[in-house]
Amino acid sequence: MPKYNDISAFHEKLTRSKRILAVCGAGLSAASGLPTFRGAGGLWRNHRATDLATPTAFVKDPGLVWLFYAYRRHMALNATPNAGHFALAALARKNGKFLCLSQNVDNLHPRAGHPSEQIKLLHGSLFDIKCIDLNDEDGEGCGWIQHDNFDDPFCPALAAAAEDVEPDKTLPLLDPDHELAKIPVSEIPKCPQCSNGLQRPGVVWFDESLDGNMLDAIDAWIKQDVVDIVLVIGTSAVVYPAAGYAGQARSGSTSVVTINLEAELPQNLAKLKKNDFAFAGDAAVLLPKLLE
Ligand code: BJW
Repeated sequence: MPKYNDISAFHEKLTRSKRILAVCGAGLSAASGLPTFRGAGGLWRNHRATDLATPTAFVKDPGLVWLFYAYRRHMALNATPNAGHFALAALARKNGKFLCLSQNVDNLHPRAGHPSEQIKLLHGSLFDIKCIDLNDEDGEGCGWIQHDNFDDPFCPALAAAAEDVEPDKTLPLLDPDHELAKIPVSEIPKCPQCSNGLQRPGVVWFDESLDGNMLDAIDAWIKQDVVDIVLVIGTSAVVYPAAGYAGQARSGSTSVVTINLEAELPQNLAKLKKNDFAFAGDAAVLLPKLLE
């Protein structure tokens, strides 16, 4: 039996494989300088990033949540795709039976040239804007959506988020001890279609449903035939439905291949099944070697 982190054995499996699925998370973009959600970097000022990623947080303080997203948009616009994004995009161009499911909203996959028909952006995009009605119990809006909005700052009131961010993180925006000016709701642009709602980032927050057509298409792709390899890249795999796809796609001969800083910790190795691989390290370094 090959060792779980034997690159040659993985290459042999890859050569024999037809259908490949990847499930990506924030760790893939870490080498591009974008923080992950959990662990180091998962804090934005004194807020947990995941606490801001909810409809409840937006309804409570749209200005605060928008500042967080305006900052993320600014960081993502100024980041560049890394060798991991490029390796995945190259695999997609080489193999039409490769499908990538990404939880990342930073637009770095498309910017690396990943063919759009071979990627599903599970959690939307920082650069989509949609309507939210603060008076609707479920926070639903009128359905208005705008794609590819790269305005930076998004609106004048959010200019602080688009100031250049110094590596020493001394700017007031990032200094948790510096009180932020409260941005009133009146400063957040209104929905141009219904005029009742506010504009919000087109990402999927906790308790919100992912796009139903996209989920159906993913299920159909998985069911179509045996999936030979599932690459699980830079994700803590705790958020559903993304966390369930490796299990859903697994059959007797499938290799689930984890590429993550923590992949070779004993508790993670204990979960490996026959045929699985685990490679600990930076996805931007490992993916080009694994997929070459
Ligand atoms: C590196 C690295 C390097 C670092 N190289 N690696 C079934 C069971 C239980 C609960 C549920 C369930 N189904 C649904 C739920 C509820 C909920 C959920 O999953 N909760 C769990 C937390 C328990 N899911 C939902 O609400 C979803 N909606 C839904 O399913 O609707 C229907 C429904 C609702 C309610 C009940 C039942 C059904 C929506 C989920 C939306 C998640 N949204 C966010 C924010 C998006 C917008 C934004 O970006 O701000 O998505 S939360 C946040 O977590 C973000 C991420 O995409 C997501 C996953 O995080 P990710 O990418 O894994 O990052 P990290 O930081 O967690 O991990 C990074 C990893 O990389 C670490 O492991 C590092 O080691 C590693 N790493 N550097 C390689 N250089």
